[in-house]
Amino acid sequence: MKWLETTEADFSTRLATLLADRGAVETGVSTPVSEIIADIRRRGDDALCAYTARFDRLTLAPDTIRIGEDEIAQAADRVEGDLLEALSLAAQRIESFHRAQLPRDMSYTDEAGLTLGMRWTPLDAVGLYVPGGKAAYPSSVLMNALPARVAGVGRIAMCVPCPDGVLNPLVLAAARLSGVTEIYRVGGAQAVAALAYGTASIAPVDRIVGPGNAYVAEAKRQVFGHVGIDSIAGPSEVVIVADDRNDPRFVALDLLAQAEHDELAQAVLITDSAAFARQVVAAVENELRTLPRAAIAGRSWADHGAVVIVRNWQEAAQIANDFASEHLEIMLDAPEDFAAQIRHAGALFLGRYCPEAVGDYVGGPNHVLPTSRTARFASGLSVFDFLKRSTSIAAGPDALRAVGPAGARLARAEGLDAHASSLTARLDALGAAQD
Ligand code: HSO
Ligand code: ZN
Repeated sequence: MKWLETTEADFSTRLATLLADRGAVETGVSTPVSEIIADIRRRGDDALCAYTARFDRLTLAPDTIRIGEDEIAQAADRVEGDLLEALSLAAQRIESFHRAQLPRDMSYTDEAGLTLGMRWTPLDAVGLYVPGGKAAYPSSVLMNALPARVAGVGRIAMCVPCPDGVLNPLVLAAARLSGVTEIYRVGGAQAVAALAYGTASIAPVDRIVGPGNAYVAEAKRQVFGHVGIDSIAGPSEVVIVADDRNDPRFVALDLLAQAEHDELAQAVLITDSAAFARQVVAAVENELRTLPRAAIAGRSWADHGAVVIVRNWQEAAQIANDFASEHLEIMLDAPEDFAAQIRHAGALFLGRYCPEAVGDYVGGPNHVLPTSRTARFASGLSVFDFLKRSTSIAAGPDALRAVGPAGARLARAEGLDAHASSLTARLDALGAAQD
């Protein structure tokens, strides 16, 4: 863990080094991924089954790639009642927040007499990638699928790898709750390629969302343009701004909640009290003694964790903006006042009783958020990721008379005579009709 104080002479250099820590990692998997994509495009299901046998040790035939309704229902039935209830509560809350996000179409007639509009239409089909192994979170299935359903997407096709045939029933239950229309037991770059280009058993989609390992991220990068993708997620981050009136253990647990995600995760405390920070650090060490994921969390805290001691909250806000972190917890008396100074953060958590874990599961807003300082220009997942806009212009004779001549002048200046004539021919005809 790094300890920085804004009073130190080399503070800005040390902060810059810490911020540079979040850069993208070069993985060197681009060649194998492009070969897999080409093979899926060439051989379809045969290639998909072959890669699944090789990477997941699972033998599939084209007709067993898709998980049947019975199997999904049985898996969902195996989930304990209170867990299913918790999942439904989360689903309801996420759904209603995203419903409130739905934008309205717009239309107005301006003084020139043109009626101008913008209409939102959902995507026809979306692919949802769900990782296997360490990061197979049922909560992320809800967070990715529900906005698509609320947006009105027709097909939501989910791919989930099942190494050795093993699949988390809670992932299936979450998929069922959130309106996923089809589920395929394949993963990796081969699944992304199948979603993008289609095979006999998986119809192609228009946009692929969801986190994955380096191969999945690279495959999404390579199919981008042919289909849309969401942003490529980096390791998770939290910045916690806290005064010394907080329970140090609460702050420590919030830092560890981030750290336990990944050895590369980053948890940062910004506070105006060095004494309080020392108590938090001691509490982190104490919790690490018993935390089941201490190996991961301890690595993350040691390598990427940080404490920043500031002189005042204005300084804290500036540094929080520099971090442009995925999550920002504000554990102060008037968190709204502090939040008003924040311009870059994926999601804000206000108050001493609002840890990020509320938002990870049951708050309502999406937990798929911009990482690696991309909150400077990007936003979390929302219904907007599953909608697109079409604009419209309606013009009659008077409207064309009002704006057409200027259009024709511009067209001639660009040397595009057919453009100019498509306007002037009509204007001439209108003129003639008027005479
Ligand atoms: N904090 C993660 C989401 C998550 N946490 C899923 C628990 N499960 C990224 O926002
Ligand atoms: Zn989390």
